[in-house]
Amino acid sequence: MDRTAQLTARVTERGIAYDPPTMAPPGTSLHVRAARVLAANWTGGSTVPSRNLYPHQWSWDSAFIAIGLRHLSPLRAQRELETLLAAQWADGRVPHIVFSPSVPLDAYFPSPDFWRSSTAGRPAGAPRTVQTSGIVQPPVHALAAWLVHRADPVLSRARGVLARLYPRLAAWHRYLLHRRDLGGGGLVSVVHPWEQGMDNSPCWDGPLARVTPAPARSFRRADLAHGAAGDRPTDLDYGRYVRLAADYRDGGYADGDGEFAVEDPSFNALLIASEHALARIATELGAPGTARHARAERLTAALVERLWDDASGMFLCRDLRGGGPVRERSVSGLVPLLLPGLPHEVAGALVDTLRGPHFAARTGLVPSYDLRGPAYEPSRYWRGPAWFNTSWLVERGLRAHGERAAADALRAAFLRVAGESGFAEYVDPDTGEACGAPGFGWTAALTLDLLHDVDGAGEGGEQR
Ligand code: 9WN
Repeated sequence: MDRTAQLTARVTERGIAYDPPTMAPPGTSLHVRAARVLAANWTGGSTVPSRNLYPHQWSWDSAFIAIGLRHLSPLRAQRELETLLAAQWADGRVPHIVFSPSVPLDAYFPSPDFWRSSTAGRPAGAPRTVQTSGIVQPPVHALAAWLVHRADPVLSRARGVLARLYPRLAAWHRYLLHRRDLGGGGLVSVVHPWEQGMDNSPCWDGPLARVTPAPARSFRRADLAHGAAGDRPTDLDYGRYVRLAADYRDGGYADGDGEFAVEDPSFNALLIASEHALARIATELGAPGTARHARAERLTAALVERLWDDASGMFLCRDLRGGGPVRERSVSGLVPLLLPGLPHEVAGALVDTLRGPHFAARTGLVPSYDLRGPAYEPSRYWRGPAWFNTSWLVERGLRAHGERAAADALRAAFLRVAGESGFAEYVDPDTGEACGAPGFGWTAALTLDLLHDVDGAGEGGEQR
């Protein structure tokens, strides 16, 4: 059986729909195959993460997708970000999903009639013309905007992209820093596991245990029609996600005293990286970026002070309601390596942890959770599988800290497994077996990014 036939058989066996763009004839270059995925997922103004499983626009997906798209079409990459930010709420939040009106309501759950953004979100300034969710996702957008600008500064200036995006990005960061500092220590909290992006990470098991699940009969999951149940969160997890989201909605999406509030290392590190990017954008627009760089450094210090754990050699989440560090090792605790301003000894310890028994997987990719952890499951979503966006972030971090050989090895592993898996949503970190949706947007986009000149990645990553 040739590679394509094998892949098709495996994908069919797992109950996932066959997806032609990911199954190009043998010999087709990785670049062309990745570009085809992005073309197939493009809807005219933005890109869906997956045609079947996620048929709308997602916030942090769009940021990663724009970072890859800029190598194919800087204009489309600009539009990706513009479309997302056009759905920003008046209080500054960027919703985690922007719904496409042409997709049937039952294609994805929770659908617009669950979130009711234009009514329940009115007090927080939800837009009237587009339906969105009411929670957020990690703020990768300013970083993406800067990288997209750098891909074609002439086009970007001619279209006034940064001048239009800057006030929206600044309001987004303001919302997070002012409304979401729920712990009072300067860091931002997430109020729902979906906000952090790693939905069913074992880090949430403790904080979620306090949440009474919504009854199973009160909602209908759509994800199981397209993904194997063993690769997805459980029904119990879903009951708790629904309860938290419904309570937030019923409180008019006001921030404050919800049952779930966690300071997460990856979410905050991405905010810091984006704050540095916003400083560069300000400078490009003729305003000083110094204050923003200084704020990013203060946030880095707060991140180390509040979330660094010397004993495990990585950052940990802090559960504000349960009162303390969450003693689970997740890839989230490695993502801050992205920050060039980390203390030298912290960066060194992170590199050692990456190489150690908890994260050194056989594919060479970074698993989402501790390979030796009690909750480890190699194919269940964020409880072990390797995801490509987090490996991309770690690769960038290794490069930022001068770990060139390790970065090159991670890059090579990424490109090999991304291609072999048909640009899977995530893979078993040891075998590389494809899990979740095939033809996944950010896997294809970040493949394109890594295929481009790595030597261009300088301090602050201007090129890559
Ligand atoms: C809920 C779209 C999103 C990603 C998340 C990933 C998954 C959604 C879901 O898909 O979450 O937002 O339905 O499970 O966990 O990181 O942004 O690709």
